[in-house]
Amino acid sequence: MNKNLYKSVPVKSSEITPEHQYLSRRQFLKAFGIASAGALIAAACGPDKNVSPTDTSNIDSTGTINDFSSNSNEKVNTFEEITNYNNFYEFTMDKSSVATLSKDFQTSPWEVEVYGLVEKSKVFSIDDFLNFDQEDRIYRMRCVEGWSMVIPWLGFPLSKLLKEVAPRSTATHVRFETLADPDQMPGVKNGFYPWPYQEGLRLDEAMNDLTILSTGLYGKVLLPQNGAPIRLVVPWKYGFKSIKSIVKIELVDYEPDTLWSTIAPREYGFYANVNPDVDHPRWSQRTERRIGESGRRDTLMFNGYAEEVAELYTGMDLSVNY
Ligand SMILES: Nc1nc2c(c(=O)[nH]1)N[C@H]1C(S)=C(S)[C@@H](COP(=O)(O)O)O[C@H]1N2
Ligand SMILES: [Mo]
Repeated sequence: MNKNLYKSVPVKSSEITPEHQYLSRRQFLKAFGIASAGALIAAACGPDKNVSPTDTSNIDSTGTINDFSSNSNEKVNTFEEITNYNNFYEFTMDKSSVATLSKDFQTSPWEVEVYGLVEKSKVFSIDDFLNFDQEDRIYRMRCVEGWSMVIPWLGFPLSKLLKEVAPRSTATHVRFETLADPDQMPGVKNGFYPWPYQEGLRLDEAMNDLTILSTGLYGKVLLPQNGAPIRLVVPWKYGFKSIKSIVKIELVDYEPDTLWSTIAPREYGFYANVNPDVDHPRWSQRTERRIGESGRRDTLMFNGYAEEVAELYTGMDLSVNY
């Protein structure tokens, strides 16, 4: 594999969203009704070799490390853009109506069952999720449809949750499921798609440090349209892999079915790694429209995260295994 082709886009802290747009950590905790900030000390970890945990030039206004942020010529999208242009088919296929249709969605109480090929299956509550150190992760998000954003997530590595349940040695994949409640979700009531929305990752993809469960963005509690109260974010894959409002996480020993591969296997493969060289059967993936910009940008191999993830696919024919 040609390393240069897959080179990671460098980290620059200068373009990180202005301070006033973030809630303080205390405000974030308050929004969740949690008194102690102890749970939210940010962790200084991540595979970006250029950033040492003690390098303060990479620390933003909230005092946390922003690894994986965007290139210097990329701006973080506004809160307005991120919360009003959404794909969440359980509510509607109309991107600009998701916010309105999901505004009363009940995200508390909420439970996520983690089970299957694990030593210690467990039902996690929102409080359990907030007990993991919350990190700021500024990631690009590339939708398979050809648009993209840069989003300042708050969350924690999925690997930390998986370590708690101790996957058995026989587990090879992780399967995720979204809530499917016809009473709250008009798109589920209409029945057109094979609900629940399901997604999956190989276990090593799930354990990669870039893969997070997100609890918020812009330092605020996640809104329903973005997958509250907990959603997956896998930044090197097309957006549909980043499943929202998760209620089940199952460790399995097979490649799980996903909603999109069930509907159109030729169009939406299991891996769905962002790859400008592999066209979607109905359009090119070479470029993308960054929301808020005119014109188009080149799409980057693995969405710009090749340095962190290309080795997961050594020996795989990336033109076939899309
Ligand atoms: N449960 C569920 N998860 C989902 C979707 C969905 O329709 N239902 N859409 C996916 C797609 S296609 C994209 S591009 C992203 C969009 O995330 P955002 O609206 O937070 O930007 O969510 C993904 N996760
Ligand atoms: Mo998407």
